[in-house]
Amino acid sequence: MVRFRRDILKRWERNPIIKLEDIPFRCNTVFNGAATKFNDQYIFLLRVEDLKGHSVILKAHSEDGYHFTVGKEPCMYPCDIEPYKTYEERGVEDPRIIYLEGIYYIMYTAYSRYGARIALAKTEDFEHYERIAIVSEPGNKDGLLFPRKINGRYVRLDRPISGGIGNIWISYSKDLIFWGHSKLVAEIRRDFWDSYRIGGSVPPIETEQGWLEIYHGVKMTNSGPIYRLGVFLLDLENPEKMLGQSDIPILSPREPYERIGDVNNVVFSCGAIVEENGDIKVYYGAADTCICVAEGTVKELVEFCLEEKSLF
Ligand code: BMA
Repeated sequence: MVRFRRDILKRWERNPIIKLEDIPFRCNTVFNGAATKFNDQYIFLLRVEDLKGHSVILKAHSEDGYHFTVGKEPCMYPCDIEPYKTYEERGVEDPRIIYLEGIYYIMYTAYSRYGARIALAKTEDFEHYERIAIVSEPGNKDGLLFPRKINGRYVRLDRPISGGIGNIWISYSKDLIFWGHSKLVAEIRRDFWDSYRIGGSVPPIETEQGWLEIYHGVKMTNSGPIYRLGVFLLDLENPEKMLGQSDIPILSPREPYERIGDVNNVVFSCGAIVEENGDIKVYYGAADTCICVAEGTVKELVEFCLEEKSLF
C-alpha cells in the first residue's frame, strides 16, 4: 500500500500547543493568533473569547515555538476611547503581526454591531501597544500588511464582502492610514474546497519566486462550513499578479481537536514563523477552541503553488 501524508503540512504530534486550561482567567475559548520573533523568543498574540462572547488579545512567549508561557492578563482589550469604542464594542479579533521599518504593526479585526473593520496598532516591545487608526470601511477583515513598501507604497491584502462574496483584494497606502486603488487578487473557485469564501491568513512571505500567501478557504456543506488552508504566489514587484495557486489545500481539519469545538471543522491561521533553514511553523486555531502548529518548508509550499495542477 502506498503511504502518503493526507496534508502537505505536518502537524506537531503534541498538538494543541495552547488550550483553554492554559489561560489563567475565566474565558470561553482560545484560538487564532499572530506570530513573530522578538529578542530570540517566539511571540504569539492569541485571541481569547471571554464569557460574554467578546474577544481580547493575550500575549504568549516561547523559547522553541512549541511550548508557550501565556500572559496573566490580556494585552489588548476593546478600547473605550472613540472611534475604537464604537467599532470594537464586540471585541478585537484575529491579529496579524508585521515587522515593517523597525516597528511591529498589528493589524486586527475591530468587531461591532456594524460588522468587521480592519484596525491598526503598533508596538516596539510587546509591552506597550498603541492604536494608530481604523483603516477600512465596515465589512472588511483579514488585513495583511506586506513587510516592505512596494514601488514606494505600503501594500495590504484584505477581504471586503462585495457583491455578497468574500474574495481577497489588494490595496495601497502612502501613510498606512488611508487605503485605496483596490483591486481583486484571488477569487473563490466554483466546485473547489475554497468555493464559498476565502481570506488571507498569514502576512505575505517574501521568497525569491514571489510573495507566498497562506490563505483560508471555506466550502459550505449541509452541516456547515469547512475551513482549510491553501497557498498562492504573487509577483514580487507587481503583487496584483497571481503567479500560481495550488488546487488542493495544505491543511484540512481531520484531528478531533480540529473537527469538534465551538465551530466544528476549522483550521484558521493568522501567523507563521519562517526559520533560518527555510522551515515554516504555521500556527492555527483549531475548531475556534485551541491553538496548534503544523510544519513544512517554504520551498515546498512555493513549489506547490507552481507545480502542475493535480487533484491527487
Ligand atoms: C472567520 C473568523 C475567524 C474564525 C472563523 C471560523 O470568519 O471569524 O476568526 O476562526 O470564521 O469560525
